[in-house]
Amino acid sequence: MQAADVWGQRWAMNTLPMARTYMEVACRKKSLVCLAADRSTMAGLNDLIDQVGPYVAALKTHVDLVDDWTAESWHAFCAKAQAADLLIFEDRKFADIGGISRKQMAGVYDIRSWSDLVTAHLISGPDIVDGLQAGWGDVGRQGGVLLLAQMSSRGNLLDSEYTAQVVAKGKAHDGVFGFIGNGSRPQELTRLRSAVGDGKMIWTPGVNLAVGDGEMGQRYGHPKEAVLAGSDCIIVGSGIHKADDPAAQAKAYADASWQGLSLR
Ligand code: S5P
Repeated sequence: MQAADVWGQRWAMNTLPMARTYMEVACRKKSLVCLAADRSTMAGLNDLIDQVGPYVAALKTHVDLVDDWTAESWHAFCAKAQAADLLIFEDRKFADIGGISRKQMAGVYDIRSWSDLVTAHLISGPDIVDGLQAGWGDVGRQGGVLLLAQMSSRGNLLDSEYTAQVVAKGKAHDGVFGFIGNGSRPQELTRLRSAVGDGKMIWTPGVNLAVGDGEMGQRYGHPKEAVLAGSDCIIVGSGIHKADDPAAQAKAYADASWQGLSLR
């Protein structure tokens, strides 16, 4: 089946090339899973991609939590992810003023050179999106920003009024790929989807087949419920990378997410 048929209005209304690339990858792999690759060694990260690459549609990184990071090993890791047909998404949660965010796209990690997507808070105002876009532009690349509209963690300060403002400002900006929503609360997610409409992606962490509370205030909802409530991509970390059999678990998350999409 063609991506346009599978995704319906989301495909028709979402004209950003990168969003369409994601939707096509998801169809090829029958998976709406973004792997949160939160392992601390390069060997652990490389193993993970080798095992779960076929079952996930995107890769989310925290480049600054790797103990033995080097530029060379990171480039090789990114090449491996690209060969596995994965968008690379650095979850940097930028939050500074536009000009500094642009500079933070460079620096030691040089995020602008290998990321397709990054996360940002809109707390400092909409110029952060222009700053991040200028960062990619500085190296002749294109990317998309995912704005944090909600969070999955207990007691977070992103209340419904804040969410509404992030959505209103983000919807109007071409540099915004979409929004991070809370995958642990389907009702909140349904409200977020109706505010966002079909023109932008919603990606959701806080998802686990074992629903309930996680470590240090994390909360989890079921992957299928999140997709039914309007998530376009479930972000799964420990549910996969801490599993005894990461490949089997990644496939289970992929199947649950794909089933959710087919019922929508
Ligand atoms: O609200 C949020 C936003 C994000 S991006 N809550 C989150 O948990 N995340 C990220 O998703 C977090 O940084 C981590 O990488 C991942 C969730 O991992 P898990 O192990 O709880 O599935």
